[in-house]
Amino acid sequence: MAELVRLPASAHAELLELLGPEGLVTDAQVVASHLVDWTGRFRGTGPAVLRPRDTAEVAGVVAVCRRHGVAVVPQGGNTGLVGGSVPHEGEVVLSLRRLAAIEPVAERSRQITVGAGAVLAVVQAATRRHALDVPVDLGARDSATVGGMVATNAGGLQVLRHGSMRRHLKGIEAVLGDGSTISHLGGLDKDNTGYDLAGLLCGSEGTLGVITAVRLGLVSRPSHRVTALVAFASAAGAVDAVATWRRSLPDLEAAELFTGDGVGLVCRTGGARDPFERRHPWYVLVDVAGPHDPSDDLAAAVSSIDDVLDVAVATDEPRRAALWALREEHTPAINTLGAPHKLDVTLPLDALAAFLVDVPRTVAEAAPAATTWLFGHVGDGNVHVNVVGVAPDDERVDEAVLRHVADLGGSISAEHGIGVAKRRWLHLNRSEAELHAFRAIRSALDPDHILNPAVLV
Ligand code: FAD
Ligand code: 2HG
Ligand code: ZN
Repeated sequence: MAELVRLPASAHAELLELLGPEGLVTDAQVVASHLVDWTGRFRGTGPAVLRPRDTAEVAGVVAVCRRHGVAVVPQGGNTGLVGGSVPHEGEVVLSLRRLAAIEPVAERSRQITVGAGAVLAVVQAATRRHALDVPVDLGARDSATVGGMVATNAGGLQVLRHGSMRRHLKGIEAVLGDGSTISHLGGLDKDNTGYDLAGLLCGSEGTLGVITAVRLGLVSRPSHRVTALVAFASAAGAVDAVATWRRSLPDLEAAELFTGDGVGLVCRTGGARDPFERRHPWYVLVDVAGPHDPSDDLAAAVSSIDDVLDVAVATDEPRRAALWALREEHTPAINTLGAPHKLDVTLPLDALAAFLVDVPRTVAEAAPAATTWLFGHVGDGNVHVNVVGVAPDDERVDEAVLRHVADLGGSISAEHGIGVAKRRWLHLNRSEAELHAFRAIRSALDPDHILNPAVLV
């Protein structure tokens, strides 16, 4: 267990008065569970977990921490994959989980206001009762919070249809690093009244403010949905097929890529089952969803592609879930092999297939004993390169892969953010002028640099 650092006595006394014993947790075992990230790669030290109940208490926490020079790491579901949700330098953890209120769905505007600590699956259940849905869905839905998803501008499984969180953010409430509270939750679709602070906080990874509530736009929940698992001999065949389907299938909602090795792993380590008699090199899982049964359109789209080796189709929920398990179980299955290095990158679509073939070689040159697992959101060029068998602080693979990605015109972070994991390489994608602007914004909103100091810039 990590050794705990101590809070200054005066800060401890003020926080206890503000939050009460339930809101100031110093029990070593409980605190320790908040100090390690989901992958097990990032472990920090910290004196306490603060658990405010509302925005006023969050503002109180920021005020006390500023006064005493105590740095703060906002934490939602702690499912982030770049080490940004855990302390690295003895900061306190500020858990938003108790800010979990969910207001009634506003049917006319198709929006909802939720507390930052509301868990995605709970919000999904609330909206689905109205045939509406949160437009961003991800495998961590049972733990990830809406506040964390906004703070990371999460992408997920339906980006090619709906985009990432920022597109659906209609308003925000937050306590900024300077201690002030901003609240702009009216949800007007048209509102050109100056700087877009919600958009700025989205993707800021807890460095500018602590998000306390969010107004989200919702989308209609399609009444018909079909899932197909399609097998290919080559990465190029898979990538080209998805490009074709994006044109021919207007109701295409997801297109997820993974490999035969990945299917082998998830079947070995979990309950997933391979629907095919033989294993294939590459797979694409597609979801097509709309107001009418899309089965015929999907069948025509699949049979229009010569490179298809095999296909399994599911229309009912249990069989759809079984196909999706082959994709969603990748992250937990890889964790069973050891703490992975996660390189979440986007490639220009023209460079994607060659990258998928080359990247295991790039990894092997940097770390011959490592193994590489490839999967991701192929429709938007986002590959998750997972590398196992490398020590947590050995960054040679990260260096080789991220430089390769930048040389190809890609992004070193597609959807997970920069956190601490990629801070060293941010300059590969951002100019000195951009980084200067980042620092200026950060200093303006968090003048004492108490919010997530180890993250981003
Ligand atoms: P945390 O992990 O707690 O925090 C993430 C970052 O946001 C940290 O920097 C933290 O300081 C900050 N933060 C958290 N809450 C707040 C707040 N209220 N105010 C200010 N800052 C805050 N991500 C994707 O984009 N797409 C995916 O498909 C996807 N799939 C995943 C599948 C699995 C199995 C797992 C484990 C993770 C996956 N992720 C995915 C990553 C992760 O779920 C997302 O980054 C998610 O948005 C994090 O939410 P969280 O509540 O867990 O945030
Ligand atoms: C996903 O797409 C997530 O499943 C997690 O973004 C990716 O585990 C990963 O690397
Ligand atoms: Zn992803």
